[in-house]
Amino acid sequence: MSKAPQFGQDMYRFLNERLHLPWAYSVALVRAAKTVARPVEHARRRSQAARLLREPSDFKNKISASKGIWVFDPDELPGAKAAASACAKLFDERFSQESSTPPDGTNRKKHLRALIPADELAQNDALLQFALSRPLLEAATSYFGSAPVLSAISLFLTTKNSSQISSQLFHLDGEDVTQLKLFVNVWDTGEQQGPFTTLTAARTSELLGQLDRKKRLNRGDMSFDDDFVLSDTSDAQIVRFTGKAGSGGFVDTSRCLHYGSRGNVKERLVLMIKYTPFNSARESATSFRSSDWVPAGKYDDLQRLALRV
Ligand SMILES: O=C(O)CCC(=O)C(=O)O
Repeated sequence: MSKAPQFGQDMYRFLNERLHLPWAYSVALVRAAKTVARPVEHARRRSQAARLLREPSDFKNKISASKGIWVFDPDELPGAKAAASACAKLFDERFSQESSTPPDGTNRKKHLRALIPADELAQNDALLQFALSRPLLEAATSYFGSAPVLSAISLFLTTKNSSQISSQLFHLDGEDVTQLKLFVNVWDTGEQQGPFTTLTAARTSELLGQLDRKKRLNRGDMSFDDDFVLSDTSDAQIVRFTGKAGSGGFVDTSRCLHYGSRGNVKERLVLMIKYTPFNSARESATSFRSSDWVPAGKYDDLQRLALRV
């Protein structure tokens, strides 16, 4: 399997770590370089979005620009319940035996374990079809104003814990200024399972406005203290992705301050599917290593753009 290109990561590191340009400028320059390098792809993706906006669709504009979040019940997002069942089955088949306890994860986090590599997970037809389903691609395309790339599929087990580190702290995902993550609860999820927890993009922006200019420009690498985030934030402004299996949310994790897997008394199993603009600055750490796994098949334009085939 070939290694995915890391042009964005390399250029970002050069600008940020070698030239010491702030995060915000480094990300903007990498995005611009990627756009200039692929003008035809840029135009194709924008024209798909423009066409979608002209057509009737129940899912375009589901994720409002001001909130950056769409929270859904199991019956609201077609395919969500079936995807949750497929993940529960996969988990049971692989890990229900005593001898096959879940591994530490393909990522580094102990509290949030990516159980199966992204490209292996995508070979599960039910999950791939869900990730490429019209409701999800339409919601993401209208949000970005450009047809997105499907950049990761992960099945996360979040374990019982009492830690408060890394993604358990309020943070923004710093790969870019925008990206969408879909979280589908595989098991019924309540407060005790350390649910995904987020503020809206509008509230996040108000909070970031209180930072000094240097911190604002460098926010891509920052976590934020609860004291700073919560002192003037009411509980009504906090959104938690709780609910029955198949419930969840679609959220811009680069614009919405969020955390998860905090204070789990019980385990949580969650499907995460990530969509990014084609010119997203830094390639995702959990992305597909190649597209060799993409099965031959009939895809429509949006799906081909999502798969980059
Ligand atoms: O659900 C969680 O534990 C947090 C996940 C998270 O922070 C992320 O995917 O960016």
